[in-house]
Amino acid sequence: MIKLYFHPTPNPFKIALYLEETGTPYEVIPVDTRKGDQHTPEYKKINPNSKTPSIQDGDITVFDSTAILLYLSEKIGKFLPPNTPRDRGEMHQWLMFIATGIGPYCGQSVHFKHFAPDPKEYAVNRYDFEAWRHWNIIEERLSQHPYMLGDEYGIVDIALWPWARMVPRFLNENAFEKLPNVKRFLDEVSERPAAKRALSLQTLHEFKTSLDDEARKALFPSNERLKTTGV
Ligand SMILES: N[C@@H](CCC(=O)N[C@@H](CS)C(=O)NCC(=O)O)C(=O)O
Repeated sequence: MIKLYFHPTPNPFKIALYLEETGTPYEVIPVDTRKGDQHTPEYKKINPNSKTPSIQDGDITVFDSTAILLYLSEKIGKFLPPNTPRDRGEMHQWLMFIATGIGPYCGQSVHFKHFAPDPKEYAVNRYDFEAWRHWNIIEERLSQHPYMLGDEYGIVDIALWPWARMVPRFLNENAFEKLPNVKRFLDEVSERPAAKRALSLQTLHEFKTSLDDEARKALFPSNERLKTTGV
């Protein structure tokens, strides 16, 4: 059975949703990133990047959510667009846009708004601007099509859904007023039984929620260098 190394955050939820949508049996292995589980030598053998998610499928190990989505969808053969260069090119471009744009810019935006020391206006402005710019591109796309690749729900929507859930946190609590099609998409996908099952994984394990010293050390290892040598 597939083992899913999981934390209830956007990238792992992509994989939970795919597995739930396809009815693939899997076992959830909690990785409590606020306790530093991602940095243990055992976990680094599975994911040298010390992040979640990762999967083990027999003797095959795959890390990075986009790589895992592609691995699973090629293996299982569901939620992929037709196998034409045009359709697959479109799929890859949006998957990469989410992986390299939506995820990192939203992550950095939240980091600089809520966790970085002052002065931080420059960084907050840069990342908030970029996070909005990326979501406006998704909004435009979803104003033209019900789903990211057109009329059918598929792998790109699965990759987008967990990020769309967090838009009020990434941008601001009124952001959906400016992103009505992202909201429409989110509401629709969240109603899918598979999405509800995926979300219920967050209650399977009591993940640490406090951001104490242990959590900061685990999540922001770059701060440790500042304490010693500076930059
Ligand atoms: N490119 C990676 C990014 C993974 C990632 O950043 N995962 C976050 C959760 S969404 C994580 O594990 N954070 C813990 C940490 O940074 O230590 C992927 O798509 O899997």
